[in-house]
Amino acid sequence: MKPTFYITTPIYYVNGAPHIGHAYTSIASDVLARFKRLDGYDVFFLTGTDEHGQKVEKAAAAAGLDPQRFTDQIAADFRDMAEKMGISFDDFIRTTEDRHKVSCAELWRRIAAADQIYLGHYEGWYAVRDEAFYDEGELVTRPDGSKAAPSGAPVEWVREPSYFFRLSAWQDRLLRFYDENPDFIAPPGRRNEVVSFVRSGLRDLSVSRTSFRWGIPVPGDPAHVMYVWLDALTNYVTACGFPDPAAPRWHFWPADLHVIGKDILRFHAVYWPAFLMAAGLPVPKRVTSNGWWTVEGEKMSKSLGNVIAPRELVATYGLDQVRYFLLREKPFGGDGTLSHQALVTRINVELANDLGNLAQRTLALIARNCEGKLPERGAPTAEDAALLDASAALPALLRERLDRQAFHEALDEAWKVIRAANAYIDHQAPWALRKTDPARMAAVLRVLADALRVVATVLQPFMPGSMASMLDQLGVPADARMLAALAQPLPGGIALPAPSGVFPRYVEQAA
Ligand code: ME8
Repeated sequence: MKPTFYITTPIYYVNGAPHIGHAYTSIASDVLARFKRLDGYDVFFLTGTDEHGQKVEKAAAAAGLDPQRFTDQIAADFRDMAEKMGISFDDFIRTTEDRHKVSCAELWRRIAAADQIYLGHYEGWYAVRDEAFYDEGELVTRPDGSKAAPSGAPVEWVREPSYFFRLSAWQDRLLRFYDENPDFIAPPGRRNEVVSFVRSGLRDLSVSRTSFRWGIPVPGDPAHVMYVWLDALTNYVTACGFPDPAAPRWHFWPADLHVIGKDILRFHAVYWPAFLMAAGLPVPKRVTSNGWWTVEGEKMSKSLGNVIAPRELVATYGLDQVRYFLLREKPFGGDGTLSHQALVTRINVELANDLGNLAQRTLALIARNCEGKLPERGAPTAEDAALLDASAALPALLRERLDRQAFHEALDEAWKVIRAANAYIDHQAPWALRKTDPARMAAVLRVLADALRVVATVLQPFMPGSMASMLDQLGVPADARMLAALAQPLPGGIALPAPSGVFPRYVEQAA
């Protein structure tokens, strides 16, 4: 039996079109899902849309559509974005689906049956943009004197009957849980934030609303709809078939990894485990949160008109180029800025020159001087062995980096080998060996082909299309592209297809 790996993206609010921030979180999750599949895991990769709540209801009203029609349209657009970004999801969940309503109602009943929900009255601040309640002490004062959420979102004073979840009762259990599971929250700096938030004291959480209708009714009290975050977080168990213990995907629960942005860590690392513990369900193994993208150094916003549409970016630079850039340019947990110049530099230097040229030179020399057939392996020299050993170490290095969601470090390891291979080809100069020592030329080209095979294999999760093309050109059969297959060398003498460039240079359009 293969080991299982369950990974999720956040489910995105359908209040507007997808932007590059959404695409980023999904691409990062996709790289991990693909890497685990390559490493022999049975992967379940979930993405989807968060469709209830006041924020979506307001966006629908502003568009002059009823919420269901509005969410149908925008959810379809998010699904299209995921497909265009190469997101290899196994399921796309929408919180307006019946399976999810059944799941939420049952989770509520279990929490209520454990006496963890009571009826009361909420009075306090609410930010619709964040769909979050805030204490007075958390608010910031804007230059115009108005109050805002720490995120900058406007807040309104809300007074309404509400059910509460006894979050305060879970403080000690949560602290013990973080203590016993030091890897639950990543990166480590964010773990400290969560722990000090919980240590500072938890208040019971309002988990229902009565002032609007666009949500899942509270079981037994349809005047209330569930708080959108209780509804949204539940998506992760719905997709496993909750509450049916015989559902084909129930064995994937608990999730191995929830990939989210730093803005929604509190919901995933505090509220979600508390809800699950209260319902008697296992809690996820890890929550990892990514940092923020700005554009040319500025925050993305509709008013600045600098919101980057992922599909347009891909049309300009290419899909694998964008995927590579986003994961290489900044550490996953940190912030970074998306700039045209940085993108072009990485595309032209790292992809077109370092990797693309290396493959093109190697494959063109094989096509020209080895009758287009993969050379046999020769007896390795010390230089050959150094490059082969460095490339053979890559799968384990990437596995370790990616288990920490250190994407840029994983790519850096691959590029160390690519740079070593470039130094090797320059030093060995196989083109000069053609006349003097053709057997050695063939052996050198084979070393390069073997190193490139490893590089292309481990980079498949990052750049699936380009690496498939590179593996085709290296003669690697479709069933020999898993990490485990690297132990088996390709037979010499197989005919290779005519080489063709994988990474074109980005050329500035004339103004
Ligand atoms: O929060 N840079 O949905 P959402 C990097 N529905 N990542 C960004 C980003 C940026 N500038 N902007 C957004 C929600 N993101 C809830 C989630 S999950 C049960 C419910 C990413 O549409 C980041 O991962 O506001 C963030 O957490 C997510 O998009 C928020 O998407």
